[in-house]
Amino acid sequence: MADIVTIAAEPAPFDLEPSRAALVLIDMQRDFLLPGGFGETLGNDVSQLQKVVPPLAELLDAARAAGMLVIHTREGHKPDLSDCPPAKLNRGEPSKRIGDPGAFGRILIRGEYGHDIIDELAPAAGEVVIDKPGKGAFYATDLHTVLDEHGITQLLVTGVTTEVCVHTTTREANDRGFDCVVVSDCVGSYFPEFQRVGLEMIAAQGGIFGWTAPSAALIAALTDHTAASPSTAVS
Ligand code: C5J
Repeated sequence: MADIVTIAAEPAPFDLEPSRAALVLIDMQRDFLLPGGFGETLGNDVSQLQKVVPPLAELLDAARAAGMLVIHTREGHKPDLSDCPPAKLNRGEPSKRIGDPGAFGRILIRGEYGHDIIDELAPAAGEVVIDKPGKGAFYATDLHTVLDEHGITQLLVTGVTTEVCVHTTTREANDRGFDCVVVSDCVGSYFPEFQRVGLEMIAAQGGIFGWTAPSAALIAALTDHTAASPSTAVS
């Protein structure tokens, strides 16, 4: 069987090559998703992000079974904040800034409980974890090198938040020549309007930044592919 599966997507069908594709989970961190965490203390409705978890967990299972490269990212900074520019540090409410104490440790600081990925999507042994100081996963990280080393040309982009880190990373990836499928029910925004428009912006104008597709289409295709090519599956 050819290593290509065609996915129903917007604005056009997408030819997925699982051996050249990576599943990217952006910033599925406790600070953004958990009740009582940083995101909620800013007044955000975290249930908007939590609904992403079940379909993303299913897609993660399918990607792992298909032997795809899985990459997790975490937004955060060194404890001394030396990698956090003042323009980022001084933004937002003065009492709830990066590095301040939060319910789950210092906000968005590496090594703190809140900075880490939620239990449901915890990285498996050997999966890549990219710690990023910016909104985009390519900025000041070795993500591009990792993708090149694995021969990756396509990204299935998931995670939070749709209009911030998902969009920034997708735009960065698009400019670097990667074909991106943003998985519509596996990305989340605190703001329903931003979620809708954020997805529309990606597929507009013939796919200006990439494609969008629901997880069901990808899971079905990956499951069929794994059944037809069991040798590619992770044991
Ligand atoms: C934000 C993110 N929203 N991961 N981070 O600050 O989208």
